[in-house]
Amino acid sequence: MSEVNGKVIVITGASSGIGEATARKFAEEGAKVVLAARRADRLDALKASIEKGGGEAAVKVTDVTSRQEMEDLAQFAIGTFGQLDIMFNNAGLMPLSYMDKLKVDEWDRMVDVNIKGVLYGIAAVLPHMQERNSGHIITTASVAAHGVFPSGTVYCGTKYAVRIFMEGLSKELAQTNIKTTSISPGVVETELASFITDADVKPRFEDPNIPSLTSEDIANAVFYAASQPLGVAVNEVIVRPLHQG
Ligand code: NJP
Repeated sequence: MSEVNGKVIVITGASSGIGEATARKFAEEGAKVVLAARRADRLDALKASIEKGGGEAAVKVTDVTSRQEMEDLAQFAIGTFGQLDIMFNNAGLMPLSYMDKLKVDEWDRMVDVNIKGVLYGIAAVLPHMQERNSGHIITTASVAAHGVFPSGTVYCGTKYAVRIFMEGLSKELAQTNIKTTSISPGVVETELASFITDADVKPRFEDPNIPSLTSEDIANAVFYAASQPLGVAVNEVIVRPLHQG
């Protein structure tokens, strides 16, 4: 039987891409999944599909930029399934642009979603996990958290921040049974690049020959981290397409 069988996982950004694939994977492995994002129709359809396959899922429409909504999400998971074992802080935005385009609204959104959303996710679950001395906080960082590239200056900054939060948290929690994992994907075929508005950047992501992973590849990495025995903490995972530089 899978290590995650019967565990309760909250997934932000579950309405598409990596979050959706992770929800399907964990439901198949017997976990109870709480699906969070803003697009209710996508979440409802995913819940129906998971239930049709014999899995258990619940939906909570959530904007990760609201601390209150993130608190409500954690309480909803605990109220619905009795506990919260895994928090997957996965929601994120990547509107890449060169800094001199001054797309300051997009910088703001990235700081709000990629950084503050993750911090609110940690704050929402930490007391519950500490009380039980059990739990796992997993966050989607990026290869952009390991090296900066032109047009990715702000995005990379947000992902560096996230990776450092997770590293610091893992050190602070080292004497507990609460695990932390930072997942750093390379290019994954999802909706993420469709929100790029800088015309000097967008064409780079429209090349169908870019080596890329599927969301399922990352879901497998999340599952690997979550399915280790109690004494094993997988703190950091980098997954790239074979031919990505
Ligand atoms: O992209 P996409 P991914 N509140 O666009 C949600 C990282 N990553 O799966 O609210 C709540 O399909 C949005 O839901 P909705 C990336 O940085 C990716 O690739 O309904 N949720 C949707 O479900 C991100 O952290 C690649 O619009 C909010 C989800 O976020 C993570 O992977 C490479 C929200 C985005 O799904 C998942 O992205 C890499 C909000 N305010 C890292 N705003 C890659 N794809 O190549 C957005 O290194 N969402």
